[in-house]
Amino acid sequence: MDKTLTSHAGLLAWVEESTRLCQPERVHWCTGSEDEAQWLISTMVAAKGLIPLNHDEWPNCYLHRSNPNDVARVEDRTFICSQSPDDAGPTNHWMAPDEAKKLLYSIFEGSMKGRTMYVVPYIMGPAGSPFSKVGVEITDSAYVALSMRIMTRMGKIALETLGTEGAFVPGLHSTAELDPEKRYICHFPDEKERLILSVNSGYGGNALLGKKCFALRIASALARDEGWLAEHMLILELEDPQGEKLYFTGAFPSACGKTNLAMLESIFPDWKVRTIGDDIAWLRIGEDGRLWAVNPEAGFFGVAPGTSEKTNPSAMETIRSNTLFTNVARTDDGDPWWEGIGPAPEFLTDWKGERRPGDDTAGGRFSQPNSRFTAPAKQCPTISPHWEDPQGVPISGILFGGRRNDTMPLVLEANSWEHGVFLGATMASQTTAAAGGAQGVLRRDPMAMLPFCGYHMGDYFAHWLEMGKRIPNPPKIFHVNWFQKDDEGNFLWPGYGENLRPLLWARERILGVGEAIETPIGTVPTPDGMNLEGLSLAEGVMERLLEVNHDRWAQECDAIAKHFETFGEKLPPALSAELEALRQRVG
Ligand code: GTP
Ligand code: SPV
Ligand code: MN
Repeated sequence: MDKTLTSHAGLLAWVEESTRLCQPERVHWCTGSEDEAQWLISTMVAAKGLIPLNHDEWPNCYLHRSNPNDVARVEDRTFICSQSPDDAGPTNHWMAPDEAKKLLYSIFEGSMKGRTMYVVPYIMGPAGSPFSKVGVEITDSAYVALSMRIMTRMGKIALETLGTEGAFVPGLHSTAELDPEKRYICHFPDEKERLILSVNSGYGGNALLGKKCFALRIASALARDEGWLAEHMLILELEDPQGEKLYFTGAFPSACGKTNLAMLESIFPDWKVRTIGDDIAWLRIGEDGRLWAVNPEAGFFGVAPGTSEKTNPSAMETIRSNTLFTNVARTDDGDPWWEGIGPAPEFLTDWKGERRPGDDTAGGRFSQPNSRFTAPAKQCPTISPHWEDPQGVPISGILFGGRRNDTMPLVLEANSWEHGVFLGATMASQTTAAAGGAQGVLRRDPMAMLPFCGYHMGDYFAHWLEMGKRIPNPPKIFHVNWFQKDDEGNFLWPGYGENLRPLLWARERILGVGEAIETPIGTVPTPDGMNLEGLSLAEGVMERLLEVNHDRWAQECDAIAKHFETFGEKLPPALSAELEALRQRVG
């Protein structure tokens, strides 16, 4: 697009300033057109940045291999650059804004020499929704520009939305040298225009700035100021046999099942689950007093390993065309492949480009554990007709959940909004490959927002509590755990489609029916409270899945007390009161 197609003075000035700084060979304004996408693809294929897949089976699908040093979000190199360190709080890394700008601008200087600078205007949220927000990402990565076209409403439509005076969140991104020692993801929530700067990574949440940087870290700070919520949540629609619909959101940490739950294939033919969003929800109080959720994204950046016709047929259909695969393996026929998709063929080319026998398990995995697909949401067979409703959908239930071997039952209903906030604030989950660092380590990940809250987590808890007071008809809150294990390390619960059963119980509780028992930690289903028709679990497994173990919970209270110390004076008294009450009940 010719830059004369926008006369937004602020945008033109910032692009010019960034051009002077980064010194690209040329500047390309993205329109978002199909022709442009094909041009980007052919440029990347020629430069070996994309590998075409089997066109007959996987039309318009491509494989991208990232630098092996750049395969996940980098939490230890992600910074909230608020004026005061106290605003970033104890769970974020902080850098003084001036210092961060000086450091990052020195890396940006000349970083795009010989490269194309892409100006990527995008909307987070459906075009025309009063809640949508515009961002502009400047990047030297064609892969990022292509991905942003899938993940957001990108190009001309965003410039039209922006007009000549509109506000936008600027994000400057360069892959620079991909030097992990100089990799920084910085957010400036106190700036008037809420700047994002990202250097030396081209992967996922580090580089697609509309996603975690804008729609969660920056948006959570906006939401605090403006009285709404920006959350790491899936949104799903549950339709009963009479056609009545109910909407849930679910906050599970990275790689803990949001995409899979959002696309759940119903095990009961007369019940339907449809997808609204799989990763992020923007929630506001509607005029009717309910909480309404919008998915700000337009695509899915989903975990590939574990995705199959069996576990998630809906995702398999979504990714059949127009999809970018990153760091998956490839068969000799040019099909994408990953662990969990099905049997390995005779030969596979692994995510680093090495061709090995498919049974060479000693040589390590073929797909990177955080390998992903980037696919348009509209291709999802279970996408709800309401997924782009400008006002969003009304939420009746919020699910919190994590990956825990034990302690947390399959499903638990909170006693109140405050207790629900307590369950969210004390959530714990084993770390996954979605972020760099050790995996399988149990950590507290409040509301699945530990890496994504753009301000002090204590203030964030207070904001949740405050929201509860302001929502006349708040959703009911639940906690779920699909990931309990037996003594041999096998999952006790079959998960995936079977997760409909606890979801149906939650629905019954919302409707004021559903058999439940009060326990010291909340309410769980009675032994036959959940519909277990057609499910055959070994003797005693269901009891174990719903068990509330007093000794474990006495320990859990101590662990929660320690977790709460992190927040010092900013811990809302209502949460300490919940802990005290829990201790009393656990005895
Ligand atoms: P992010 O995109 O990182 O935020 O992840 P997510 O929360 O969307 O997780 P996703 O649905 O992609 O699942 C991550 C991994 O967990 C995949 O390998 C899934 O196959 C697996 N998984 C999802 N749901 C279940 C379940 O119910 N049971 C079991 N055992 N595994 C599951
Ligand atoms: C997550 O880690 O929660 C993701 C993937 O959804 S990324 O976009 O890389 O953050
Ligand atoms: Mn996520």
